[in-house]
Amino acid sequence: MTDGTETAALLEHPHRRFNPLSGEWVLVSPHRAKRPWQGQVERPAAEHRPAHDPGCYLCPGNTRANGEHNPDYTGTFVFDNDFAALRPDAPEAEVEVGGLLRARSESGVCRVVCFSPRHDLSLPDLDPAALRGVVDVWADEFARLGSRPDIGYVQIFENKGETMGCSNPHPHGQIWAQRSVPLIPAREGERQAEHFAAHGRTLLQDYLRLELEREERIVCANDGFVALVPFWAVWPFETLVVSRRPVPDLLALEDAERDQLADVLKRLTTRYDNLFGVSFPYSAGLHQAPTDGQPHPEWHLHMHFFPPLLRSATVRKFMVGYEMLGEPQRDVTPESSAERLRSLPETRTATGAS
Ligand code: H2U
Ligand code: ZN
Repeated sequence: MTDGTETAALLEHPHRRFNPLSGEWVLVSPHRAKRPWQGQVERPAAEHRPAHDPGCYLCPGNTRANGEHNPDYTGTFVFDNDFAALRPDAPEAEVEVGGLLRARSESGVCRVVCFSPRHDLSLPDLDPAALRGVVDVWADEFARLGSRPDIGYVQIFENKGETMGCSNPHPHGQIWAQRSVPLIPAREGERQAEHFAAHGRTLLQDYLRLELEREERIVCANDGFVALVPFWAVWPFETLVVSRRPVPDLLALEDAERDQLADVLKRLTTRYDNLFGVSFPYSAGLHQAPTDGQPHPEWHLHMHFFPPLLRSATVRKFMVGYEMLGEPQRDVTPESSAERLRSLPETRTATGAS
């Protein structure tokens, strides 16, 4: 099996697709998209929020859960997470019993990034200058945390929407910076290193070329970045935002490329909000090279979006059963998801749950 009509036939029936970044497989069952649903329905998030909420821990001028006071910030605002999962002062210790009981202390820093003083906005609602400000604050935090000798990896991410366990609707993301490279970027790093050693080009550079030739899974693009539904997507409307230039991190971007990243993020997340007419929940995050002081020419900057919604604002995908015990599985094909996202407007249409 190589290409052409044989591929098209294969992809209409149950098949497995390979994720070269993670080394994992996903089962795709295209015929199963129409199965009936009598399970849980999600409650769409309340759409009408005030510009400032006196009860919000993240709004300007308010008091946080631990009594700290937020300044009257006007752009982005970053602070140390008051309930941090990682601390810089974790005592050094290691356990190793019979090769099977293994543990090691882990130190790090957790930050919270408010994207805007406006309680009622989210990434797609920010104007291009404000979104560029978010990209800049990500880059600044990455530079500052990554330069610390005790920080080997910086994970920037956003959990959006109640269905993703997000605790507060105020537009914000998080940064967890730690000594070790955590599991998922470590695995992606190994795969990218193998590819770079074999070909002298980054894995995502070669992958992006294939996607741009085929145009089956592209959602939107500009001169600096491409948003696409990856061939191996697991979540129904999962996307990958990839820099056209093979750069290891945000700090290697040129000024215009930071604007282009902000532009693609705005256009992609606006399409998401237009898909079901509600503020679209997701977990999203940047993957960048480790900050271990080594050069990482194999690492290619990208951002994953993992949204849980399946076919409406109220029906989500669960990773359960076969997926917990076998491997991830999806019903609608990545190609049809890409086509749907591509067909949506890049300006916000009327809201309301569908
Ligand atoms: P979510 O992105 O999952 O909503 O988490 C928000 C973070 O904000 C969460 O990690 C922190 C929580 O610990 N937080 C504070 O640091 N101070 C507060 O006053 C409220 C929330
Ligand atoms: Zn707020």
